[in-house]
Amino acid sequence: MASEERQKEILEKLKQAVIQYDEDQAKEAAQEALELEGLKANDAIFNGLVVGMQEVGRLFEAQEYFVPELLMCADALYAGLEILKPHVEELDLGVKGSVVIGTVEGDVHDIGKNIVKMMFDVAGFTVYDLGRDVPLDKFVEEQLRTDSDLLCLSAMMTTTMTGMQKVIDDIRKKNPKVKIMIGGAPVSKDVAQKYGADGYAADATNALADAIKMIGSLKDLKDEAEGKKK
Ligand code: B12
Repeated sequence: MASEERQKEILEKLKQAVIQYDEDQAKEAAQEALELEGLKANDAIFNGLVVGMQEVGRLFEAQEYFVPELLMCADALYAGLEILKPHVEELDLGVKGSVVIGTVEGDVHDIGKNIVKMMFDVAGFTVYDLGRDVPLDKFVEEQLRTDSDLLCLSAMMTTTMTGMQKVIDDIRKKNPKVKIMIGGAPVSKDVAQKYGADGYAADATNALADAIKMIGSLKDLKDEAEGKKK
């Protein structure tokens, strides 16, 4: 079978494994993806597993799936992710920073946050992952403790998204120089602007690209302050 066709077949298998909450199939397809030359681990994640979870979201909205199915779909996604993650290519983008990341209080959705975290990991960032359902004060404490370049907040519900505003207000008072990035399904550029965040990205790849830009400008500012630049 031509390699392109085989790629499509494996991506479809990964997607279906998530939709049909089949952990064994997810593991098998992830293994097959690694064995197929030309199919990169990140493609398998973004164009296979994540696409499957997007379809699951649609099935939930259509009331064909309920919370128990979502939980099993998440398990299948994680089963595939565990196999693929160590093979995601390391990226050297010239800038390495540090980031505190977590999903805000009241919100247990962590798949998206973990995928964003993975991108920071492969780019060689130092990542302080606070997990999910993180008390709002904890974000502020950890940022101040680690003095990270970036603070990344994830929220997947309109009800929990508002917690981000509080974190941003609190941290700005204590450390105005930290760059704050927010994301998650209900978040948009407008929300980010309204909350006073420095950035928003719709997905993990853009999150990394924007983070690099922000940290680049942050480092320029630091250099200037230290007199390294004219
Ligand atoms: C899987 C899922 C669950 C699983 C989560 C398992 C887990 N370990 O994460 C479980 C079953 C636990 C769950 C529970 C609930 N869920 Co739910 N869930 C979903 C679902 C179907 C998929 C989310 C997902 O993983 N997507 C795949 C990932 C890869 O995408 P992502 O999360 O969007 O992340 C990407 C971007 O958003 C971005 N990103 C994410 N975070 C960040 C952070 C930064 C800084 C940046 C830059 C970018 C970024 O990059 C990511 C990767 O590319 C969504 C549907 C949807 N449309 O999102 C509903 C959804 C989020 N859930 C919803 C609801 C209502 C619930 C429940 C209240 C249901 C209930 N009746 O109990 C509970 C809430 C529990 C709680 N207190 O948190 C609603 C929220 C509605 C709203 N607007 O408020 C949604 C939108 C479904 C819907 N259409 O109604 N859920």
